[in-house]
Amino acid sequence: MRILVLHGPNLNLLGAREPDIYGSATLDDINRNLDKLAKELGVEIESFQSNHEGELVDRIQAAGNKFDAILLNAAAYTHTSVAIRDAVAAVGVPVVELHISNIHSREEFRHQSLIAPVARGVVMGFGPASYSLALRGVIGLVNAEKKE
Ligand code: CA2
Repeated sequence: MRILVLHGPNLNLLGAREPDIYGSATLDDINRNLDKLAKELGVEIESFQSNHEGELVDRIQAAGNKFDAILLNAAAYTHTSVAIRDAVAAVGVPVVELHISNIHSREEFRHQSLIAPVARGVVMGFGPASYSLALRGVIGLVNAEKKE
């Protein structure tokens, strides 16, 4: 099983600022932990971060042929991007939206996700552990669908 992990804008700054909201782990720490968990669970993952909306759209489109599922933290684009939402709706493999923080307990403008209505599942509010929870969840989903 192959899973694509997409990190959106500014997540490359994790660990450097705002540790009260996002914790002290860097994006490299998160990717390393996820790689370790993926090996333990017997799946392959590829991680990619971009600050550019179109690059994220390109990756989502291309994933349809190469990956069984996508974990997506679209960061601020969650609240603004019709282009990413449309790519998620079109891709044909399950997409799990995830967030480090609980977007509903923060500023009003973060309460709306354009992606959630077209995602298969949503994980948020567990700090960097949101990534490992989402990985475990999506593996269960893909395995269940293979049995159908
Ligand atoms: O909680 C999450 O995972 C978010 O997707 C993170 C985004 C935010 O816009 C979403 O509303 C919720 C922000 C990622 C930027 O992270 C930074 C980390 C350190 C310093 C500055 C930004």
